[in-house]
Amino acid sequence: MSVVLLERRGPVAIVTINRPKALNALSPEVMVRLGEVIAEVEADRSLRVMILTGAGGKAFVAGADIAEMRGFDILAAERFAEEGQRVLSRMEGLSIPTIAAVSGFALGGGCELAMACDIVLAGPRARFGQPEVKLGVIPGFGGTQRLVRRVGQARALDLVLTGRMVGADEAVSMGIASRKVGEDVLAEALAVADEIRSAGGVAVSFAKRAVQDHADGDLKAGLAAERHLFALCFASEEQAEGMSAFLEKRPAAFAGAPDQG
Ligand code: DAK
Repeated sequence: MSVVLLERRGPVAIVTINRPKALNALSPEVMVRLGEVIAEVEADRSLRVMILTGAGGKAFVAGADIAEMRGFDILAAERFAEEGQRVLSRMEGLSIPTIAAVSGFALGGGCELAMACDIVLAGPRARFGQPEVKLGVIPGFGGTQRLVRRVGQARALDLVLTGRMVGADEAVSMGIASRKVGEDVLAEALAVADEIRSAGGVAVSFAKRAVQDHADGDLKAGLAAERHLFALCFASEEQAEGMSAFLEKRPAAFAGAPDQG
């Protein structure tokens, strides 16, 4: 059985990190396979949403694989961090939305992986943290960078310097997670995927691009990009359908919406 599974449920890709005995720890093999799976998702134009989850229910991902990392020299560490950062950035750059379905531990590289997704759903038992300093290292897959952008410097330093874990409620209030959901996190993620699919696919991908590409940039450049992407929507059939449907008091019939399979 592969260490990363890709299941297609119609236009929804479910990607599962599949090493439950090691709490889905990210070995170099997982990172390579995850990179391949993300490339497959990127190439498949029929997909509308990607869900990322971990097998076994106890963990989303309990971090990079400590047993594998222990023997790294400086070059191996650099290569591993490079590969991890590349895979996470590629996932972030997907045109379709990504949802992290977090049940249990999302620690270290697992927390970083979740934060590279557009929406993070936290089940009642979710535990997030960046415990790397307890192992004598620092986060290597963007944890000192994405976390700061997400939660601000004061909160990021609190987590990164202490290595403490936070539960779903605190993760939501900090901004690590988007929302707390019920026990069956995958079912909740599929429901969110359906909600996204019922909207216009072009608009969804433009909205993602406007937010993701300019989250760190200056406001002026971001507003210009937003303006151009907004205008481009008017070249799509979706805009005509979405607005006509509203005015005609009927549901919009967008391609790939759940009721159309
Ligand atoms: N790596 C490898 N194995 C792991 C693991 C991990 N991160 N986390 C858990 N496991 C394994 C355990 O060794 C155990 O294996 P067996 O003994 O059964 O063979 C099995 O999963 C079950 O774990 P536990 O028995 O420990 O389960 P508990 O319920 O008692 O505890 C726990 C759950 C999540 C609290 C505990 O397992 C834990 O603290 N795990 C480690 C969490 C952690 O520290 N994660 C951060 C890893 S460091 C970089 C690149 C990347 C990174 C850093 C630098 N560069 C190259 C610069 C990223 C670093 C990290 O992510």
